[in-house]
Amino acid sequence: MKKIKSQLLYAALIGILIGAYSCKPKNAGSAVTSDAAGKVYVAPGKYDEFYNFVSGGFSGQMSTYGLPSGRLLRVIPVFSVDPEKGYGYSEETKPMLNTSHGFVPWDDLHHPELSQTNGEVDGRWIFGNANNTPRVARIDLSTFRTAEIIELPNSAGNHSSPFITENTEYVVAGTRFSVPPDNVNGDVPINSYRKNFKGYLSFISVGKEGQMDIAFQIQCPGVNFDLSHAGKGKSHGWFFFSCYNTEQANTLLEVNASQKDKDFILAVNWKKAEEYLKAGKGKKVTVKYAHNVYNEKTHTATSEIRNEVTVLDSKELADMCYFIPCPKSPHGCDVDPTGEYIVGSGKLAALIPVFSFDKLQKAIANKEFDGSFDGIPVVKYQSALYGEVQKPGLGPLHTEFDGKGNAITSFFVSSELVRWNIKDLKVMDRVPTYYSVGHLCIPGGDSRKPFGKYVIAYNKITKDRYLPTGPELAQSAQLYDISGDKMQLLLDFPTIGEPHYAQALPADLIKNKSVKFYNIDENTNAFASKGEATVKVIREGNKVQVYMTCIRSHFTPDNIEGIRVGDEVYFHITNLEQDWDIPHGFAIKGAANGELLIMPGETQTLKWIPEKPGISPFYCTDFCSALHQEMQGYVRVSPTGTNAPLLFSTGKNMPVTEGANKE
Ligand code: K7E
Ligand code: CUA
Repeated sequence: MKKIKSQLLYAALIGILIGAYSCKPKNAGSAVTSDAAGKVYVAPGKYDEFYNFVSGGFSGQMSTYGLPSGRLLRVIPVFSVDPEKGYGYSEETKPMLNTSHGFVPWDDLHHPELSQTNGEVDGRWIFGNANNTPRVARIDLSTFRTAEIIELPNSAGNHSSPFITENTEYVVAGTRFSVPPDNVNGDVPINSYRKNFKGYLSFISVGKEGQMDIAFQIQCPGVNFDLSHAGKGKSHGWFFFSCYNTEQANTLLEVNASQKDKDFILAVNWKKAEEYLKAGKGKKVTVKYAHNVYNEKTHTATSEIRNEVTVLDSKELADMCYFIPCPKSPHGCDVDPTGEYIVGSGKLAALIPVFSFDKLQKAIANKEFDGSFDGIPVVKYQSALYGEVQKPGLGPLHTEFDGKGNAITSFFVSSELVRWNIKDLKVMDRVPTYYSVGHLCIPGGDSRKPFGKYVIAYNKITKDRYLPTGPELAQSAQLYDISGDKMQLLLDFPTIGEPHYAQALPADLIKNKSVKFYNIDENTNAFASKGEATVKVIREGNKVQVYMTCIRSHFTPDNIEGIRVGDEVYFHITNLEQDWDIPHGFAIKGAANGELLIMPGETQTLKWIPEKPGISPFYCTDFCSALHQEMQGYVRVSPTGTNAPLLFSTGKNMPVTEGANKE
């Protein structure tokens, strides 16, 4: 009876959560202060103060905005093919999207995370997670291109990822879905969840040049891991993960995973894990995962399948993992700049619990436990609790920090941002969002040194904020000034895909190290032509290798004959320009993939299989000079089985050869 009653209660609560509140808050006007325009105005030709990297959600990409203007600067292709840039279409970039399941052209990117040194954002790289086919990507912030992608075995729904330790020692990824480990027979009944499903946390080491490697995984009980953050300062060496579905339900989670009054935050002592690893306590396990690296000299990605990972068992190895009870289906798990306070945001909780790292350490030392969960000690709630923020709002999701002793939390259900003081836990200020806010971002807001000038809210449901665009409306970011006593809305700007987390940093950390072009002398692509004198067209059976160059405003060669229907033609095109912002594009009629967009000094390859005889024109797709429209050429395709000789030229006519249609 009690159970039924509580189920009804939760059903009602969920009804409230998804229905009544999820639209407009009161006074949903424009609510902008009169000086807002001046505060976001960046005059033409002037630079923004911050870069803002925004996850693209189900677009699989990451976009870059300038702040405070909200101007979109660039969409960086990460996990999804991008015809605009040829990413995933050129032969050189295809291996970036290789996985143990083969080529995967799409994913769902939720969380960007900047690299850090001494707990401060350093502008070297930004990492992103693939939620669906679990992977972590590293983007190089001197090129704004994806440099590396590593797949995660034993995982599914890589959501609590990719959060980093304060010297970027590790990028850490927790699995959302627990699943049977990869090395056992996973053909088990779904309702054997409790017995057969496990949760894995991956610790990916990051080398000096950024190289990622799975250092170890920790096998944990089967629950859902949602979000995470590293300890910092005094709590450096620890990692915190929010968990839900500690009910271990496998169906109708909206009810069945909302039964318990408290779920958990998992505290992991990763320094201890390192000791166990050194002591040989890890088990080598056979798995299969891809590791893909883009080489800036060959301009080519390579993909390697790896077959082993080292696993530490949280059940067997003591003093490594502890659960802290956290009310109710926690989502965000955020650590303040001092490293002392750990904030859990229970989606269904009416308060925000703030845990103390010092109290946690004492509780562990004194064994103040409430039993254990699947072999992991559960610390008493009160023993780890610093205090609770009372009546903060409805549906807390995520918290960032302003560096002045305050936290700002997003509330999905009551559509607002709430600022509260970390010491006295008193609410100071609240401001509406339009509308249901997910993540929020303060530049450097999860680091030891936030730049607390702005907060940006990333909103899910924007009904009536923009011109209608059919059944789906643009999702939205909103910029607020947080420098004064009251948070002030300054600006709305639409986003690409669905924004989840975002990070921002001062533009000065990046802008002066931007790569302007690739040195052609360092181009070691096997198919590069370093000058027009070295171009050639070679037949190898039914493969044709076209070594081509481009420079304003022509291709060399631009006339090619002797191609046959069914040939595999590879256009290897080297951009000879040595000047900033002069890419050339390449597209050929009927190509079944996309275009190339070739950066200065770079070589990229498009594969083309002509399927009928005739003339196929090709052209440059990027307006590169006054004579861009003249930057074009022709390929003559003859029928299969003909003996037309391979000929190529630029600027002069080739000998006339006979085809099906004589001239
Ligand atoms: Cu809150 Cu996927 Cu980080 Cu979206 S998640 S909001
Ligand atoms: Cu090259 Cu347009």
